[in-house]
Amino acid sequence: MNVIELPTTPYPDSKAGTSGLRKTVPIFSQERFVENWLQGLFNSQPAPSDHPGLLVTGGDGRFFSDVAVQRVIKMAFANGFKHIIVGQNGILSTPCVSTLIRKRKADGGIILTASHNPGGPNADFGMKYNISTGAPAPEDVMEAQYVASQKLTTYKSLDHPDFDIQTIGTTNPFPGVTLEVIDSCEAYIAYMKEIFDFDLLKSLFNRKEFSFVFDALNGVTGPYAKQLFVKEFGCPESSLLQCTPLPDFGGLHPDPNQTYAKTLVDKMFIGKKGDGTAPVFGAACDGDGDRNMILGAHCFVNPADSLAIIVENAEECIPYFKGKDGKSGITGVSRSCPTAGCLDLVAAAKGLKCFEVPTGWKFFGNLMDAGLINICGEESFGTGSDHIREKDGLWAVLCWLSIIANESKKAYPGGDKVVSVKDIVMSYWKRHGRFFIQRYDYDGIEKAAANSVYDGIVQRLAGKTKEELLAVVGNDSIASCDVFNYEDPVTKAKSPNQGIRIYFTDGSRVVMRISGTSSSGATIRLYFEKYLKIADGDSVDKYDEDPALVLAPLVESIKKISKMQELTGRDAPSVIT
Ligand code: VG1
Ligand code: CO
Repeated sequence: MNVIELPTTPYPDSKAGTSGLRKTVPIFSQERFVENWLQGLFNSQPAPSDHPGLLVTGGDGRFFSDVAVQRVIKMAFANGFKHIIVGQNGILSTPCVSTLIRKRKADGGIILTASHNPGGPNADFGMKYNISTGAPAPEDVMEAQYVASQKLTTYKSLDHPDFDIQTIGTTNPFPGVTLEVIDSCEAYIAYMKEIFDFDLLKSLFNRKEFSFVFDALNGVTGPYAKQLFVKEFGCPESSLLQCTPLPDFGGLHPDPNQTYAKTLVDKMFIGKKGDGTAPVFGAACDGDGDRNMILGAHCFVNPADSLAIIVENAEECIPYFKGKDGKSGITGVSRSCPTAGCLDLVAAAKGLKCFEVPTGWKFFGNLMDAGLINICGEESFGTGSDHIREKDGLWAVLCWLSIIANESKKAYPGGDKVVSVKDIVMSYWKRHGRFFIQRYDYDGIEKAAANSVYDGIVQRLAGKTKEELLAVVGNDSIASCDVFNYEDPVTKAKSPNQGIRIYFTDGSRVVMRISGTSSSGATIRLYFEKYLKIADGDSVDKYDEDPALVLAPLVESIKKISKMQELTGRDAPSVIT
């Protein structure tokens, strides 16, 4: 093995955010940028001689992945890794990497993706490190990586042509060193078969009334979807939209929300004006496969509701969550701070503990390892469980299909009819009430302006008494306001200043935080929620109201209080989800 050590100098602006390092391709293409990040990581981790030296790598196949994956392989071998598992052509979804790390007992994984950010020569690329539990590296690990990357004078690689990662199989490019090129889907699909009741799922696809659409947004889940939905469940290929991974996602923003997954949303709302029949069920995943959006005919399921409904139903229809010896199969649940409190209500009804953590999947990992939770989610279309340590888009889709299959089986045993998504959501609202939810994103704001909005509102409102708030705001609708400072209940690690929470006298809540995944500039996120519970016996029409209308007064008051337009020049958000 011809190891070479080459000179380098650090790049200061290369600190990982909410989920790895995300920058534009031109930034990643700078000489030694990728190498520095990797060498910083290898230097800050225990030497491979102290552990098995097994690394998993792959990603969503976005532009620049082909270059980056070869650098990962060469540098990992040069730094002492003895065995690398890579997806064929470098393709592995984020949940699949987490699965492989756990199942193969790897030391960690390097995921090449910028998740739901657009791809292409001038769009985003990203690198993320996951530890041996399969979870995104916690903050202290990434801090150590950054510190090490800032001290570099050299990096290690191989003087070797690019490795063949097209051909599936195991080779020994050097004595004692293994390169294993694997089928991108196999391990993941096999694991889903352990978790879910595939016979129950097939029975749903066999019901004549059932129809289905899945949109991969040209991201990594396409091949997995073909295996699952077409091969396993026998649904027609025509049910799959945009299921070939493309390096630029066909120009799409591969984020499964109602704005960016427009093709799917249009299909699901067809027929409202008598112009066709909408499918019973529709779903989409993001670029790297860890996010999901769930839809029914004429029905969008908000991620916070989706999470709560999965928790309500999981034990009954998903073998992985079946309880044993009279004990619940769900150990506890968790949601991120900006995610509305739907989960809290279901958890209370089921006698489960519910934890609130900061935004970003890395915070769920410790709770799972300690056995405190096994289902969790975020408002940003992320849902998952302790089967892996990442959120898992297709897993969430399979949860929903299991719920629909089970409800249909109960309502129409042996028949062809199905229970609609809308009915499932409505019956849940009737039990628990509805949170009207919206998120406003203000993208591409100057960092200084974004900080002045956030710091300003914290200074004016946080920790103030009701009288002081009245003096600042000019009306008495705000009850209290605080900054979310988190302490991990297991490791006691502190993560201060994770967003400001503003509580209103009618029980509404607004959260504001600055995104940690922007590749340039800053994004301010505003999360709105308002709760409604209709008394038993009264008309439930109000549950069907448009969240935009219900939340409009709240939105207006926050726009004023935050001085958004004054400080950023923006009178409207870039995206509403
Ligand atoms: C966003 C979301 C957060 C999610 C993160 C990674 O972070 O708000 O909930 O965990 O993206 O998602 P931020 O800091 O920009 O708000 V993705 O699908 O990497 O994988
Ligand atoms: Co993602």
